Amino acid sequence: MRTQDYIELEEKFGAHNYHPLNVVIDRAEGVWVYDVEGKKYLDCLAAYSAVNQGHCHPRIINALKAQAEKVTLTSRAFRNNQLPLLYKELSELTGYEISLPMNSGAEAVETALKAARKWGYKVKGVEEHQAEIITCTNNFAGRTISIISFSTEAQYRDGFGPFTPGFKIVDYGNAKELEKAITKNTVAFLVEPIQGEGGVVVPPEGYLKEAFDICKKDNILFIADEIQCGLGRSGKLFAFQYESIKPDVVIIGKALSGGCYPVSAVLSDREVLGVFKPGDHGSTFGGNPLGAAVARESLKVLVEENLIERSYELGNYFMSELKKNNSAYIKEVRGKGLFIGVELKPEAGGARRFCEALMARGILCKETHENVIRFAPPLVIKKEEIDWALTHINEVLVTI
Ligand code: IF1
Repeated sequence: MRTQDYIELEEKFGAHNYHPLNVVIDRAEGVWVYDVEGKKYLDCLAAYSAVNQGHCHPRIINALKAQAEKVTLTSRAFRNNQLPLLYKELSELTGYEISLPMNSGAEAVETALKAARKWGYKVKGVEEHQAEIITCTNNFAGRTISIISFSTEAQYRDGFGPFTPGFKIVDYGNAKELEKAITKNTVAFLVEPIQGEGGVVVPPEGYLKEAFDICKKDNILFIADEIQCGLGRSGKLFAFQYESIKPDVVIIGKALSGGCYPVSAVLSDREVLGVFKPGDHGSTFGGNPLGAAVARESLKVLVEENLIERSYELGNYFMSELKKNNSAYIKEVRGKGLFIGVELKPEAGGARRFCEALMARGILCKETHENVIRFAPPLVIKKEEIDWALTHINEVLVTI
């Protein structure tokens, strides 16, 4: 079967909730993916930052295989011998006392929201059913009904109401707005330290610290959604570390499994996650031994291969080279580490045609928000590979 055959099958038998580029990937290794015709592409999306460790990392695949041959799922009705080790290693790596494992990012966000509400009622003393959680414009935290209830993107909500109450939205990057929105019922502030889907939006310097201090003053939980910007993507373990704060709650997913399996987690201290009592919350697959073994190895790879430092250094290089491009189409080049957005001016005619031109040259990336091209390759990328990509990116940006 060839590319077109797969596309036809997908269009005929699949729901059409995506508009992918027409490349049908058959296999992948490190930063490279290969389509069904054997054509090779440099992956500059890294599965939305889930494959920070590179595709099919041998150590992670070995951990997956070894665990798959032993036991994959026990349910949380019984214990397994991988989850306790993941808990311990996560705590040692991140400095949070405890964690709660789930599968998708959206589930972990929901978990954090539930924890914040329960903390509000049981610890802070907010009146039953009155808890408010403040979020930001331009956010992305997943697709569940509660999460889209605070989306500011019309398409994500259209046709899906009625929505979950209890959320307020303030301007991303504006701490004064946050301060104004706080009431006695506010339990938490949920924020992406760098907005991914929003277009790789880095907030003004000092914003996270200011917002954090406001939260501390009013006894409000500061929840960082690090699902996309975390685990090395931004050049630090967590993007919030650029502002020396320690959020009360951190949500991770995606690269927690190196893209080999859906694993997410909420990290916090006992005061917050301790509100969950047996039976309050759970998931059939959350904390399963296969996911836990994969996550343990993925975290080790991230640290032992110095991928966080690589992201910082190579990201700076990639971005500074992109900034030298004087294409009249470029409005702004921004980002942190290997998390880079190139925002085009409206007259560029949208980012998608640039992504298509790059695909023809063997580079895969995806537009976000119409006018932003996102470059977020696996963190194992080499400088030579960045240089090769830059040649094409720079040409495409000036010639099409
Ligand atoms: C899609 C976007 C990226 C996230 C943050 C939570 C989640 C995500 C900060 C939920 C998920 C996704 C979902 C995926 C594509 C991807 C995406 F363009 F849609 F927004 F990366 F930019 N918090 N991001 O970025 O995690 O439940 O998906 O595991 O919806 O197509 P999830």
